[in-house]
Amino acid sequence: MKFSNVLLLVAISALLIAAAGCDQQPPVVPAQQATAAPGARPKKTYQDLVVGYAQIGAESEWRTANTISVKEAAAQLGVELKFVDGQQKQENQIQAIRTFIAQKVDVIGVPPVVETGWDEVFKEAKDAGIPIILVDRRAAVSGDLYVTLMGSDFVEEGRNAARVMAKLMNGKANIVELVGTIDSAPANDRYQGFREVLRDYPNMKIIDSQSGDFTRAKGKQVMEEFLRRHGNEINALYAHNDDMAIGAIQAIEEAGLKPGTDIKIVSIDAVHGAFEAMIAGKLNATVECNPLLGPEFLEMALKVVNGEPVPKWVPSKEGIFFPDNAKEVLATRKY
Ligand code: GYE
Repeated sequence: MKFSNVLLLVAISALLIAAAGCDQQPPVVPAQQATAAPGARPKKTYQDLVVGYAQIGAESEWRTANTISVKEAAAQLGVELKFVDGQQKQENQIQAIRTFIAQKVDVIGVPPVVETGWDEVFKEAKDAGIPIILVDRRAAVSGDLYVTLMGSDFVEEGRNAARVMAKLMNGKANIVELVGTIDSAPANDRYQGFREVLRDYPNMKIIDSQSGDFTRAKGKQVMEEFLRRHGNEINALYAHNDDMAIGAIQAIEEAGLKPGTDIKIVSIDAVHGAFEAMIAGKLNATVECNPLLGPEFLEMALKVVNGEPVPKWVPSKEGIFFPDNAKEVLATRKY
C-alpha cells in the first residue's frame, strides 16, 4: 500500500471511531432547554401539570357550568386534574386541599365557599411550596397566601343590579332581597354594591333581606316567608343569583301573583334558566357573571409553576341582559 493510501485509511478510521464515540455523547437537548439560561429549569407544559380543584359544590347552574369548564379545559389541554366536590361545606374544601398537598400536586385552585377561615390551610400549602389560585371567590387572607384571584367584580354586579332596578321601578320600590351564602364574597359584595347605588334613590327601600344560600329550594322558601310577612307590599325582588330568583318565581306564582309584572325581578349570573324565565316574561333582567374560568385558570396555573408573573386579580368581562332579545341571545350562550 502506498504511503498516501495508508494515510487515507488512518484518516477514515479516525473519523469512524469519532462517529462511533458520538453514541456515548448526551442526547441532543430540546430546543427549550438549549435556549434557557444556564442552570435554569426546563419549562413545564400542560401535560406535566397536576392540578387540584376544591370545588364548592353544585348549588347552582353557575357552579355546574364552572365545574364543566374546569374539567373540559383540563381534558383538552392534557392537564391531570384532581377534582373534589365540597358539598358546600368549608371543612370539605379544607380536607380536599390537605389531600392535594399530600398528593404533591403542582397547583391548587379553590373558590372559597366563605371568605374567612382559610389562613391555616393556605399556610400549609405555602409551606409545601404549592401555590393557591383563588378561582371565582375571594378569601380574607393576606396577599402572600395566594398567587392570584380570577373572577368577577361582585360589587359592580350589585351596583348594576341596583341601576337596572331603579330604572325598572322609576326610582320607587319596596324591595325584598335574596342574599347568597352568608359570609361568601359574592353575597357580601352584591349586598354592598346594591346599597351603594340605592343611596341616590331615597324612595327605593329594601323592606326585607335574607339568605337563600344561592339555591332554588332556599330561594323559594325564603320568598314564601317574605310574601307571608309583607304580602302585596312587595313590588320588587333583588336576588343575588338566578337560581334563587327562579325558586322565588315559583313562590310568587303559587301566591297567585305575576312574577315580572306584579313583582319586578333582577338577579345575577345570566345562566340559561334566567334567559328562559325572561323569555317567559317572569324575570326582568340578569346581570352576567361568567363561570367559564377553566381555560384561564389552567393558563394561570402553568404560568405560576413556570415562575412567570401573573396579575394579583384577573377580572372577568361581563354584560347585562334583558327580556327583549333574550331569545336570540340564549341561542349564543354556553351556560
Ligand atoms: O353567582 C352563584 C354561585 O361565586 C359567583 O356562586 C359565584 C356564585 C354565583 O353559586 O350562582
